[in-house]
Amino acid sequence: MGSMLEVSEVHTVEVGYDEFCGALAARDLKPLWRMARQLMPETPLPTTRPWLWKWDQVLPLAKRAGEIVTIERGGDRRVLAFANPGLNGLPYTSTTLWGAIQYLGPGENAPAHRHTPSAVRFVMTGHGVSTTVDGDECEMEPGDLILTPNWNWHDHNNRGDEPMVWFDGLDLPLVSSLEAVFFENHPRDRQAVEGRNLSQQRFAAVGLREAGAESPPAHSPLLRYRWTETDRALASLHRLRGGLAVSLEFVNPLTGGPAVATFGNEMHRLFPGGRTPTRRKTGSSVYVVFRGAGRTVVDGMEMRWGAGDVFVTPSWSAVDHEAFQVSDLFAITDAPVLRALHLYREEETGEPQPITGTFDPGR
Ligand code: 1HN
Repeated sequence: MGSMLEVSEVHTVEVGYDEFCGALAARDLKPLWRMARQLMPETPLPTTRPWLWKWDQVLPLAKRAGEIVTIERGGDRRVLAFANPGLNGLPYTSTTLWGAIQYLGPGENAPAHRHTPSAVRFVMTGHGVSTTVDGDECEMEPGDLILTPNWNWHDHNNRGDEPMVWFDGLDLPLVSSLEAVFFENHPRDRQAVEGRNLSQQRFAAVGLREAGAESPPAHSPLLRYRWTETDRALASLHRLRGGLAVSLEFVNPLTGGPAVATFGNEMHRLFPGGRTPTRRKTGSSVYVVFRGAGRTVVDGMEMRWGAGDVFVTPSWSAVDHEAFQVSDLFAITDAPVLRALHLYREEETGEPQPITGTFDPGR
């Protein structure tokens, strides 16, 4: 501290200060004393902004993309990224999370490839689609969560007669900032299928595992988390706990740890009856409204949501939720990374936060 003070005293008295700063820049050096506060704020200063994307505005554009943009090698995926306006034009939803809507029409195939960022698919609408993950053909139904872990081959195939829309969640911004992105195309558009819903058959019952199996792999060996099971677990937990909200975390059934190492996957069921306690936590979250209607207040800004809407809450923002009818929200969060690095913090702020404005989706 003493030396920093000395230096800042110098810069107020010394005549050659501007010239000195020029000399530093010319040698690619930067003085900490001019930026200490931004680098080390007392509490996080996220560039991620609270934001909301409305289903009725996004879906028509996804449909139009379906008419205008074909998918094949080169195009590969028909994906619209939820791009946070705070992130300087980057196609990321928060500094660590990628959220997007993907549209796959009848008869279409999104060709097989693999990459080091991990992905999940949360199915919003449609039937008749499957994602093959390293030979395991995972059927997709609304509310299902499908994992395509780090470096697993995956292709998406619509054999039905209607389009499917799902939410893509990836750790791409994080893996990209760690400069660890690798990508490879599969030699074939569709990989060979070993069987259908294999991981589900292997983990057909809670707490039971095939004897003699290998020690736990890095990612969850369960690749499809069926909505019927999630729904049942939410209902059971609410019968037990009551209250305004129950929350589930998708876990690796072998370890109890997060289903994906680099981001958390959660399902929240909110009940009408008032606002939940206001909380802050480190790390960002992206929410996908599966069903229902309600509002979430983020740092005083009210975001009114309905089925299909997507919104993001930045790190350390004050957040509370209120359901107008029973609502189910899927969410991804970077909390597991923060926990693993001993950076996770959470607090309840006490009083309900005042509402200072309402997010205008008409902009
Ligand atoms: C990707 O491979 C998929 O496989 C979806 O469906 C979204 C976003 C960025 C990079 C790769 C997919 C993606 C992606």
